[in-house]
Amino acid sequence: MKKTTLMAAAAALALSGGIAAAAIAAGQAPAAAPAAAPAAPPTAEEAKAYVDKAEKDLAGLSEYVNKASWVRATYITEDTQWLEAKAGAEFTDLATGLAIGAARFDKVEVDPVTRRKLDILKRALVLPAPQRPGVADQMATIGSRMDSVYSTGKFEYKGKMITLNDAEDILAESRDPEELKAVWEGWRTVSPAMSADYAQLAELANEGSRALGYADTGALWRSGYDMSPDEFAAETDRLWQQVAPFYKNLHCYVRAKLNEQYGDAVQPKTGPIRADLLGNMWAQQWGNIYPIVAPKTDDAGYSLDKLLVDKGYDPVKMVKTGENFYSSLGFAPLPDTFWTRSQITRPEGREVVCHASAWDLDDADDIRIKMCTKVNAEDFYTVHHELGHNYYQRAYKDQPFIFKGGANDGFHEAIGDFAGLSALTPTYLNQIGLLDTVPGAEGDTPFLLKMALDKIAFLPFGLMVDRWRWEVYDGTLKPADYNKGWWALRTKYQGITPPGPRPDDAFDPGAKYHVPANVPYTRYFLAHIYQFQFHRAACKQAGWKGPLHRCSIYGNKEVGAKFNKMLEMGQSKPWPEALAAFTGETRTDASAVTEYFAPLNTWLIKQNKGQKCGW
Ligand code: X8Z
Ligand code: ZN
Repeated sequence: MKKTTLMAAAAALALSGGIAAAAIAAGQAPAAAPAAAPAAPPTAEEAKAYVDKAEKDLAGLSEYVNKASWVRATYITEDTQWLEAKAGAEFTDLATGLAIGAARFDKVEVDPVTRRKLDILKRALVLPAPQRPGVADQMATIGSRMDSVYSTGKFEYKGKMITLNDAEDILAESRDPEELKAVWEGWRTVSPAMSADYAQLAELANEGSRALGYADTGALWRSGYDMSPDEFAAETDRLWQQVAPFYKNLHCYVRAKLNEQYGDAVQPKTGPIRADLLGNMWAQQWGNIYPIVAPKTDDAGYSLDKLLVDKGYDPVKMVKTGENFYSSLGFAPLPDTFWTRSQITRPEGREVVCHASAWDLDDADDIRIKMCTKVNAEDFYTVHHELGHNYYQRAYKDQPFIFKGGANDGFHEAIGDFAGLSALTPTYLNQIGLLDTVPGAEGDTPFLLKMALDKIAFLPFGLMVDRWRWEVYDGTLKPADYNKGWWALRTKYQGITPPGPRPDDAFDPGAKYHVPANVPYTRYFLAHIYQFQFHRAACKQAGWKGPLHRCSIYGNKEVGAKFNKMLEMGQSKPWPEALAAFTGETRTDASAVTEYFAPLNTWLIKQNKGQKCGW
C-alpha cells in the first residue's frame, strides 16, 4: 500500500503521495496512544524524536500490511479479506495515533525537514477513522468488502455469467447499440450492493477527518498539494478552463460521427453523448472507437492492436518491452523477484483484483505489478504506466520512510504515462521492430486523434470523480441523491448521458473501481497535464525540433538521468521543486497539452464547421 500506487485494498490505501498506503484507511484509537500532551510546550528536539520514532514504527509494520493486501488482491477469499482488514486496521491505528500526535507540534519551531514530515504524517490517511474502539476494524472490513465485491462482480449476459473484463471487451468492440446498452447496464447491477457500505464509510471517514482538524474528508484529500484545500480546488478549475475548449471540440466531432454511425434515434446530433457508445465502460478513454471516428482522407497506416498480435507478443513480452524502454533511459533492470512475484496475467481458478496496480512490498526492492494483461494497445500502454510507478518507488527507496512517495500523487501517475508518450510514437514502434514503416505527415492527424480520444477525453472524467466525492464528503450530496449527483456531474463535465433511465437503487459511482477502492482520483487529472509538461521538457533537453507528438526520448540517457534526479527526491520537497528539477517550471500548466495537440485542434475546428457544439 504505501507506495502502492493503486491499492486495491480495502482498508485502504493507496497513497502514492504520502506515507503508507495502509495508513490510509480506517483507524481507531491507537493501541498505544501517543503520549498525552506534556504540561510544558514540546520542544524541537521532541518533535524530531517523535518523527524518527514514527518512521521506525510505520516502516516496521508496512511490509506486513502490504503482504496481507497483496495476498487478498491476488486471491480473494473470505479469509484473505479478514487478514487484510486486520492488518490494515492495525496500521491505521498506528497512523491515526501518529497523525493526532503530530498536531502537538503545530506551534513548535522546527527544522524544515521535520516540519514537512509532521505535515505529511497528519494528512497521510485517505480515510481516517474516529477514535472509538472497533471503528478502524469496521472501516477496514467495509473497505476490503467493497473492493472484493467490485473485483469479483459478474452479471448474466446471453445466458452466461460474465466478468468486467468480458464486458469491457464487448464495450470496446461491439457496434450494436442494444448489446452495448445491455452490457453497460449489466455491469451496473453489481454496484447497488455497495451503496449502503459506501455511505457508512463516508460518514465514519468524515468523523475521523474532523478529529484531525480537516473540514471533511474531501478537504483532507485536497490538502496534499502544498497549498490550501480551497486553493487546490481553484487550481483544478483553472487547469480545466485551459483545456475545456479543446475537449468541447473533440466532443462535437465525435458526437457527429456517432450520429452518422448509429442514426438520430440512438445518438442525436445535439445534446450529450450516450455513454455506452464511446468504447469504454466509463466513457473515460475513447480510443476504442477510433475506427468510427477516423478521418475519411488520412490513414493511420497501422493499428497497434493488430501489430502486437501479428508480431506474436504475449503479456510477458509486453512487460519486457516496457522494461527495455526504461533501461534505454539508463534505469537498472527490474529485479528477478519482479518476474517471479508479479501477477502479469489473470490466474485460473481463483478470484483476483484485475484492476492494474504497481506495488512496493518492502519499501526497497520488492517491486511488482499486478495486472490481467491482454495483448492489445491499451495494455501495452498500461504496462508502461505501471512500471513508471515501480521505477519511481525504486528511485526514492533511500529517502526516509515518510518521504517515500510521489512529489504529489499526480506525479506518481504521470511517470509511466510520460514514458508512454514516447513509447507510442511510430518512430519508437519502428525502432523496436513492431512497425515496419513510419507513416509520413499523412499519419499525423490520425495519430493525434487517437491520442486525443484517450488523453483529452479523459480530462473531464479525471476531474468529476472527485468533484462527486467532494460533494459527498461536504454533505452537498446525501445518499439518496448519490446517483443523481453523479449523473449531474457526468453531464456537466463530460457531456454524456446514460443509455436509458437509471433504476432507483442504482449506484453508478460504485461501478468505477476507484470509488469502492477509495483511491482518490484527481491524481489522474493532474497526471494528464504533468505528463505533457514532462514530455515537452524532455524533448527540449533532447534538442528535438519537430512537433511534440513525434518526439521520442527512447535511448536518451541524459534525459533519463535528469528525470531520475526528480524521481529520487520522492516527496522530500514541495512538488514545485520537483517539477522545477526536471522541467525548470514551477506551476502546473496545461499549455503543454494544447501545444502537443494544436494541429488536431485546428483540424477539429474545421471539421466542426456548421455544427452546433456543446450540450
Ligand atoms: O487506475 C489507473 C491505473 C492504475 S494507477 C491503471 N488508471 C486510471 C483508471 O484506470 O481509471 C490509469 C488511468 C486512469
Ligand atoms: Zn497508476
